[in-house]
Amino acid sequence: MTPEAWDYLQGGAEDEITLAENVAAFRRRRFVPRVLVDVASANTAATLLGTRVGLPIGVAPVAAQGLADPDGEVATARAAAESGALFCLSTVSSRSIEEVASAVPDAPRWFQLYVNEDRRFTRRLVERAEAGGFRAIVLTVDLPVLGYREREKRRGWELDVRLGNFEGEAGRAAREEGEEEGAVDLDRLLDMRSVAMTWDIVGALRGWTSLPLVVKGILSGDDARLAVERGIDAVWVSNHGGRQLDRSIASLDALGTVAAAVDGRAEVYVDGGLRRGSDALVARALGARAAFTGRPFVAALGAGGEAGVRRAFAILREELERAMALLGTPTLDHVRPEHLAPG
Ligand code: FNR
Ligand code: LAC
Repeated sequence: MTPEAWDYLQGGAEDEITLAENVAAFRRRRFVPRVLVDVASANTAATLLGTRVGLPIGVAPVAAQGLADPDGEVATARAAAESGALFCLSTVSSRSIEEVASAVPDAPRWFQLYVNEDRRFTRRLVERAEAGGFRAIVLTVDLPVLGYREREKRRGWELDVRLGNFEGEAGRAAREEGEEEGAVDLDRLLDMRSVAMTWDIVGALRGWTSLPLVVKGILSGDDARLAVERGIDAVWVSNHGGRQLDRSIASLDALGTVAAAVDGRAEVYVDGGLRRGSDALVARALGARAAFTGRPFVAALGAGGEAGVRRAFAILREELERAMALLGTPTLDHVRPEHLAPG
């Protein structure tokens, strides 16, 4: 891929403190293995909002995957489907909701929603996702404005790629006058300063769809409590992979507080910094039912297309199975807080 695409796909906000911290937070954790447990067969299956998946590691929504491979999200979704993992499609994807739905008609998939100033367009996105067999709406709440990605700016590049969901009549209002079909400026498109989006959006969403709702981008226990009070089905702990507010707490460091605040009333997931299969066990021990990751999959997509993403999944699965055997946890339900050293 081009250096510009690499900077966008792998970079973070400002000094990339949080980007580094996310990875460091996983690396700091230490296992306390148990021995003489029958681990003859490791079972990596998990159930997420009622959907059975083969792996507790899903593909986080990552925008504009056409920058990494011409097939973009279609290739990533196919590889996830073949690997038994959950795929989450971004609103600002290169390939549309419908293209992904027809590529993987039977695979578990969720749709990530960015609320646009044009509420009718936003509602249509939700309806298209539901019609396309996506099984949950993931509302991203940590992007009132786009973070400042200095790595990209230094190279002097503005992202302007084809965005599949903004094509045709459906996306007209969301595009700027005279803008090319599908191609929109992300910064402008996602600038929500003028939009009064508050917790009331959850009520609106409930009116638009009967799908389960996930709120992505929670780092504080107080916000987790508000989400649960609004009847959210799952809380996704995330700092957007360190791409929004730099110096935000590492998502793994926020997980314990959020899980305690949720207190079993909703499912909890985490993303940011997962790089090894064993990291999924760390996330599980700290209270996350599943973990997601973004950058490793788009790097794999750039390196080897669909086969590259399949390979990334195979590596993660192998690492996870081996770590489960060595930790003495034959299933994910066996993983307890005591499998981690305190602190
Ligand atoms: C993202 N992320 C993201 N999140 C979201 O809700 N909608 C989106 O469109 C995007 N787009 C996006 C693009 C790129 C290039 C990256 C790297 C990330 C955030 C993503 O879902 C996730 O929170 C992070 O990627 C997790 O961090 P790691 O696993 O990449 O370290
Ligand atoms: C990003 C947006 C699009 O992180 O989510 O680049």
